[in-house]
Amino acid sequence: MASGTARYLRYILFAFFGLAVIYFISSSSTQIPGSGTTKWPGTPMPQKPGSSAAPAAPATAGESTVTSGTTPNIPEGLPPAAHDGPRMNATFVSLARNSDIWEIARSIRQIEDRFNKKFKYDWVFLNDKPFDSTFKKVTTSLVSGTTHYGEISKEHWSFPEWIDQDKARKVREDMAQRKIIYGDSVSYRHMCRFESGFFFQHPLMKQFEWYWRVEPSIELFCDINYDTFKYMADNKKKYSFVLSLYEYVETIPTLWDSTKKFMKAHPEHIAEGNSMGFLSDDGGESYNHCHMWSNFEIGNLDWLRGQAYTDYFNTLDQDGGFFYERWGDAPVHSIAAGLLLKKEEIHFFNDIAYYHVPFTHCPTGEKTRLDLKCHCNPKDNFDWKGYSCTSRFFEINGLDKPEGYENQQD
Ligand SMILES: Nc1nc2c(ncn2[C@@H]2O[C@H](COP(=O)(O)OP(=O)(O)OP(=O)(O)O)[C@@H](O)[C@H]2O)c(=O)[nH]1
Ligand SMILES: *[C@@H]1O[C@H](CO)[C@@H](O)[C@H](O)[C@H]1NC(C)=O
Ligand SMILES: [Mg+2]
Repeated sequence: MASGTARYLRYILFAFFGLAVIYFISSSSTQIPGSGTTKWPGTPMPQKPGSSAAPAAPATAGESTVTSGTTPNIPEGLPPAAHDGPRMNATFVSLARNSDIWEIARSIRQIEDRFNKKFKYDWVFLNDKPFDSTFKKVTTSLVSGTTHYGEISKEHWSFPEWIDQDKARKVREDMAQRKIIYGDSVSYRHMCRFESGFFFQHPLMKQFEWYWRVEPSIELFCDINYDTFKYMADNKKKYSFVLSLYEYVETIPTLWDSTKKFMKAHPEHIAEGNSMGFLSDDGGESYNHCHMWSNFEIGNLDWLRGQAYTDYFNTLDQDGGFFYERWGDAPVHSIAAGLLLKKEEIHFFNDIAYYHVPFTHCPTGEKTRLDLKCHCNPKDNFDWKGYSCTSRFFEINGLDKPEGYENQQD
């Protein structure tokens, strides 16, 4: 009988242990963010009317801020990681070829993981040719918002009639000889002209007020826990950057001449309190070649569609330097932002860590990097090195450089 009692006891013990395990598993699984049991402010993102996106899923981001509270990850004074109200009138935009699919896929995945899964903004893809089904399938699967695919009109991707084709061809041959990067390329020139003057005019872009430009093969190294578009709007910013540098002078020898011509013809467009000090060391006589790198941009589309920018672009386009030289959209956007905007309207995103070959912006300041779960090597940060113009931006705006910048100067 004694052995029977022991067996009975052992059975009860096993049963108890088993139940405890089941209880433990089920109770911990309810802690997984996004399972529907965690409290999250404004969980379902409201969809815009007419949007065909998948039904709004609960925001799954901001894990640490939801459960543990040990990693305060929302920087003070910034908009929250997801907000109750409607989203901003904003979109991502990428110009790409079908052959760029795997490179743009990498970029999208990083933007989604670090930012957009929390906000589900739309994404516009533009191409001078029709997108193929693989491009559409893959990008639609990666983007959490609605995707839009647009073809660029001939008018926005061709030589204007006033361009002398022979002269343009000789320039390309000469630049090829001199081994100027993309100097012999026709398509690169159409691309630069399109990004300078037309992407914001595309019918798919007209419905939006804000854009974030994304190129293939970029990297993001830190979490972005607030709505950057809302930040821009709340702080009256119109244009922004993460990296700045000097342009190859061979590609823009007469860009400043055309700019001076524009300034003379349209003094009404030149903003008081602009950023001339960022662009010129002699009060506007000559260009120092500083520009903000436009492969990353968060900006205001209504500003680009406005009269001032339109007049500036048209002056440049008439002078033909997109084809007779190799003017890039980066110096064009930067000069426009520098002259047509008040200097407070340009924003430097120290907290958006970014790479586009060959330069990295890794936030200065260890606390920022740890709070934002960054995985960039601070040694790679380009900001305070000799070829960057970011120091100059800080100086003309009277901003204090972030702590630790001295250790990153070479
Ligand atoms: N549809 C289309 N997109 C293009 C073409 N050329 C460039 N692009 C896109 O325009 C943007 C800039 O082109 P990139 O080749 O990245 O130029 P870059 O950044 O100066 O040079 P990289 O160092 O090669 O990145 C990217 O988003 C490209 O996908 C083209 O001929 N057609
Ligand atoms: C978004 O912005 C565009 C451009 O300014 C505007 O035409 C459109 O009406 C706006 N949409 C909403 C929903 O506010
Ligand atoms: Mg690129």
